[in-house]
Amino acid sequence: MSDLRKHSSALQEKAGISPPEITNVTAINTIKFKRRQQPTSQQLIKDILNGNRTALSRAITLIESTNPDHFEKASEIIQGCLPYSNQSLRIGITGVPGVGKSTFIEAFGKQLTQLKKKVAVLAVDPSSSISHGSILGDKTRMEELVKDENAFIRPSASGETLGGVARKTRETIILCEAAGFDTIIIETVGVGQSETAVHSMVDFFLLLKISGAGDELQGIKRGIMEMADMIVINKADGDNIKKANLAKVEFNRALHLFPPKKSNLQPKVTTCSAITKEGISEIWNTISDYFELTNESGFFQEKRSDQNQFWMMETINEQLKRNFYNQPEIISLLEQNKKAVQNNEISPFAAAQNLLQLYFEKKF
Ligand SMILES: Nc1nc2c(ncn2[C@@H]2O[C@H](COP(=O)(O)OP(=O)(O)OP(=O)(O)O)[C@@H](O)[C@H]2O)c(=O)[nH]1
Ligand SMILES: [Mg+2]
Repeated sequence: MSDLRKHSSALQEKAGISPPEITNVTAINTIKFKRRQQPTSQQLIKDILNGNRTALSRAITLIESTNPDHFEKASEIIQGCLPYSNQSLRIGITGVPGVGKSTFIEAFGKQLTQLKKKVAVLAVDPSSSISHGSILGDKTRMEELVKDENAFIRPSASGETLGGVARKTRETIILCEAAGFDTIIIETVGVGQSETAVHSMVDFFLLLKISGAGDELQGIKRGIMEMADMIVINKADGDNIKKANLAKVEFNRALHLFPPKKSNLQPKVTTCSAITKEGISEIWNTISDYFELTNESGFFQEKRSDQNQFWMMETINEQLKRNFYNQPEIISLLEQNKKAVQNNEISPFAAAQNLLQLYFEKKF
């Protein structure tokens, strides 16, 4: 083999060429080190108060984590942010799947950011353990809002009980407020209990509807209608306008049959199109009038303090329950008693008493 052939082989490497930047071992190690380095709670609090979104996202991830170490850190951050919270308007939006919540929030949120507001969009959706957060998929439906530097969109915590998701959302609200977001929108699907949880963490509750064929009120739970501070009939565009207006009349009539609200303000019914944006700015005007009037009457603060009391009680109830059901001795005695109740060997009350007695005696 000639010398020339030997050196032109593709398997030969020429010496003296330094590897490209990306394979630089020192650089990789530096990046790895930085990634491993978790900011302290104090650092995160400081960054959140400066409006840093990365810090805000990180802290929310800590809130959502099930790791006990994270729990402690999350509590510190919440505590640190608490004095700077409470400064926003919280708006809940509910409606059945497909009513146009995401499209509406995109249009409404843009309207608010154009008014120089800073908008955070959160979701309470305990069913999202399957879909990994409805807002996550929705981010495509909130294309404009996602890009808006005055908006922050966060999918809901997934794989949790409603109580768990609700607590995390409440804590997330505190952090968003501390980060300077002045309008918090909380979306929830109007099925099940999640709307009740959202209702008890917002100042204004908006029910989104679409006009149906004929009987508009069919299928709406009375409870949701009673909670609403406003009903908006969406998709009032094209051929739908007439039907939407008819629905408006019918909802108005129905609302008059309900007892007056504690706010003393009769809920308004209006129509809009999240696609053509018709009616969106009027909705904000109504909401902002509501805030002004309830501020003047003192109802705004009264409702918030009632909500705080409610959440304190909820937190106690939830933790007591968790503590009870997590004790190994209780778990095994519970199983025994369940079987005994099933076999009619003991009354359900006596069985419950057995368990509670063990719990109280042991003072877990
Ligand atoms: N014509 C018309 N279509 C709309 C309007 N708003 C939403 N839509 C359409 O309705 C469908 C459902 O809208 P979404 O915004 O995804 O509804 P959603 O309530 O968020 O649905 P879920 O996330 O499944 O609960 C989409 O195809 C939207 O394009 C509207 O104002 N007019
Ligand atoms: Mg949606």
